[in-house]
Amino acid sequence: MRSSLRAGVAALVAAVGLATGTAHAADTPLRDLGAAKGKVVGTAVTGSRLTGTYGDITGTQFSAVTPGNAMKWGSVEPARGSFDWTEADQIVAFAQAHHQQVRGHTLVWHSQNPSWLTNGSWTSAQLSDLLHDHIDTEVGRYKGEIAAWDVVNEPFNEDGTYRSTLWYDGLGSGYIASALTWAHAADPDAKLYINDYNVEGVNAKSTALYNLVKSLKQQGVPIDGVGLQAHLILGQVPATLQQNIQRFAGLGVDVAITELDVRMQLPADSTKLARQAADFRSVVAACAAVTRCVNVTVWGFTDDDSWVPSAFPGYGAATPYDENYQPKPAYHAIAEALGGGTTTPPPTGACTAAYSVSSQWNTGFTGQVTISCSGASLSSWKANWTFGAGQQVTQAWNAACTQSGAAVTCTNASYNGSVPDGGSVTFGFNGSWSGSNPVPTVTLG
Ligand code: 9MR
Repeated sequence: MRSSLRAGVAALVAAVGLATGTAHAADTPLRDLGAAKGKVVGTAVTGSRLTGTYGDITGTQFSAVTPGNAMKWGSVEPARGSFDWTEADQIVAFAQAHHQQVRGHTLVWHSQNPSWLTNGSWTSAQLSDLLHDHIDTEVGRYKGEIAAWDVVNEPFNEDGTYRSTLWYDGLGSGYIASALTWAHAADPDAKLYINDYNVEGVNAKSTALYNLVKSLKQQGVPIDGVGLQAHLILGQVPATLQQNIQRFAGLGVDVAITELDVRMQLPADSTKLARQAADFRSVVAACAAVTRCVNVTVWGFTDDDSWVPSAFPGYGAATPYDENYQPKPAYHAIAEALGGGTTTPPPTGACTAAYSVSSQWNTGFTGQVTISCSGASLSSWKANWTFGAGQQVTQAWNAACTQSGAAVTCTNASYNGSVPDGGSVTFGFNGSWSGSNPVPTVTLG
């Protein structure tokens, strides 16, 4: 029953998934560059957003997805014994339709647990049973469908002592070995990880993680890898990152960069974006240099879907794509660190047009085109494209659009012909489609 339901969701996702195409459609996708180097390139995702341009970029650029929140205990079992797998199933179906891995995140954490669990008062035996059942249920549900699980998340304090949590306080440090053992029993093929932040460089916290992994290996506990989250601050990539990755590899485990982002104080400017690109490049290059570093995952690929602005007011712009899904210098830096030689940053001294689909339903869609100028300006404009699959513009706003056959021309309205240097203008339209809705390339004339 569940698998036919799952297949239905996959078909739906495939049917509405847009064909490839971004502002730089000619660039080799990050997932292909990664594959050539033996690296998985992932992104955290929000299930409800996996359509239109967001779904398009997720599917074309990345070879793995991590549910940002959908698999956390508070999401899947909000009331005791009452499960909601909707978003988690949707993300798994999307991944399968796009030949992507799923990174399961996360089974044992001190945060985002349901209130019935955190507010309960449990004996150690009850707590152990609850955790065992949770792991059995969730890992078992997705048996064979999850490449790697972040089994235990953020177990350490900054000084390398164990964090006081529901789990540590109730069960002692043995909860970590128990959780790994139970997860392995529920899905022997999934790679099992411990994941933490501020463990990217060699420091007290990463050394505690190192010693734990070493001891788990010695005891024969199933541990396959460590996740270095890499929530970084502009200009602060630890100098010892590669050395640290290498020392974990030396223990015989894999390493994944699981939640990479580089936050900056807003507003972003070209100097900060260049610095950010250098930071992304050095993180990806450090992983690329170590065979056992198997995965680099960004924690959201667009600034429009990032945890940073709400967690750190005044900070943001932490991901490789801007809020309009335009690749930033960081995107090109990731590509270069993965061996992409053909990527070209957006030309300087030019005005460019970017087409995106903001929503789509069974027969129609809403699209938009943003014309941006940098080092140049316009006093009037025409945006031209050719639809590839019989789409038809039915209505436009902030521009006058005409369509002849597949060819569309949109001319500025009386009030938005002028695009200053450093500025942009956006117009929108509704269209009809059937079969597929590939994204065309827009030229300015
Ligand atoms: O991205 C997640 C965000 O939407 C949640 O509000 C937040 C709650 O703590 O968790 C975010 O993801 C976290 C991840 O699960 C574990 N490492 C830190 C991430 C950022 O907080």
